[in-house]
Amino acid sequence: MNADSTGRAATTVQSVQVRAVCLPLANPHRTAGGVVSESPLVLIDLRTRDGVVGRSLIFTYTRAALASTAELVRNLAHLVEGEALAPVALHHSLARRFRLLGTQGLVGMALAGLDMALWDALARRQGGSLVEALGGVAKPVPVYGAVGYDGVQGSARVAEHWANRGFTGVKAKIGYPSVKEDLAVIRAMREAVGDGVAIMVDYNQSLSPTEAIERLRLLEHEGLVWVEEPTLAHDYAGHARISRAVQVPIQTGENWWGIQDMHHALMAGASSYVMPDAMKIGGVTGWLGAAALAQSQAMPMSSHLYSELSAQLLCVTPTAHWLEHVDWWDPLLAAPLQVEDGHTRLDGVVGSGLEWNEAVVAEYSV
Ligand code: SMN
Ligand code: MG
Repeated sequence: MNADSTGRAATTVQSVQVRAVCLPLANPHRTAGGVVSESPLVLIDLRTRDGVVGRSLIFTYTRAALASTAELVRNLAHLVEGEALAPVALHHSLARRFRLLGTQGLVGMALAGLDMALWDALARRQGGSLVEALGGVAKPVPVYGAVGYDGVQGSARVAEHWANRGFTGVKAKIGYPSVKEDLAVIRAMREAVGDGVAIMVDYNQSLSPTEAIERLRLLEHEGLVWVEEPTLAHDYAGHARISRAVQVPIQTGENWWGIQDMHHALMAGASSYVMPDAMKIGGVTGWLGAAALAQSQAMPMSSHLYSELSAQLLCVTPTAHWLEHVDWWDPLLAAPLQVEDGHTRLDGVVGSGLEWNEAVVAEYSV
């Protein structure tokens, strides 16, 4: 048996438990691309032979994908059971195994869920946080709050709520029928939060590149920190055309499947900033590759969803920018992410910070 540097024997994966839950959202989150009214989540509990449990969750966006994603993780479990607790090695061997089918979509989500659970187990086995296991140091990262597609008054009210909680940034969903309404929402939020709070906006892929250029020329002097996904996520050339035509920074990344997508987007000059989603980019291992790609171009890198995990991943991201704070899954967690003075706080976090509130899991399990 192998031994690590502490002389402790390496361990193997014993079992993978998979559960599906569908958590209602207290306030449905509207976007120009559809409403998120509930959180369908696959929960993974991966047990090592020496009794450590690593956890992760996968957000499937729609309930229609919940059962099949859970089933997929169950079907993949035998590929990690009996293997050494070595997330990077497993990430690459599993990717090779799925070369013909591809690792986008549900397969990518299932593989990322396993990767995140493996890293959680590895960190817990070392007795510390994921940041420590990755060789980093915990540090505060600025956090922004989410504002839905809630109209002029609604957006201003929610933005003010975040600012009152000490958040130094807010991000609103826009893409209203007219640019006049987009502008009215931005100005109402500015009025509500003042000049000291960063404002970002997210079009959720709702415009054509030509429409985006027309609209953004009217928004580019509003002091926005970024404009997110103005056009289709995988239209890298379209995003590049928009980026070149306007003065406001373009943000993309939440829909990149793995670092190959990110590489193609960067090669195209699609955006000034990047914000991979910890799951879609390929879990912790995928994120580390993305962080290196962003570093190579000195590109500010933010996170998407997965607040608890991302708060730690941003500590080992050389160009760390903003953490997207999403509290939808807090009821499921025994210890949701702590935010203090608008920044993440990682005191006392073990592993990737996920422990289930089992009563809530039981209540919403499907
Ligand atoms: C978003 C869209 C859909 C689900 C969650 C989040 C969004 C974001 O684009 O950037 O937060
Ligand atoms: Mg977005």
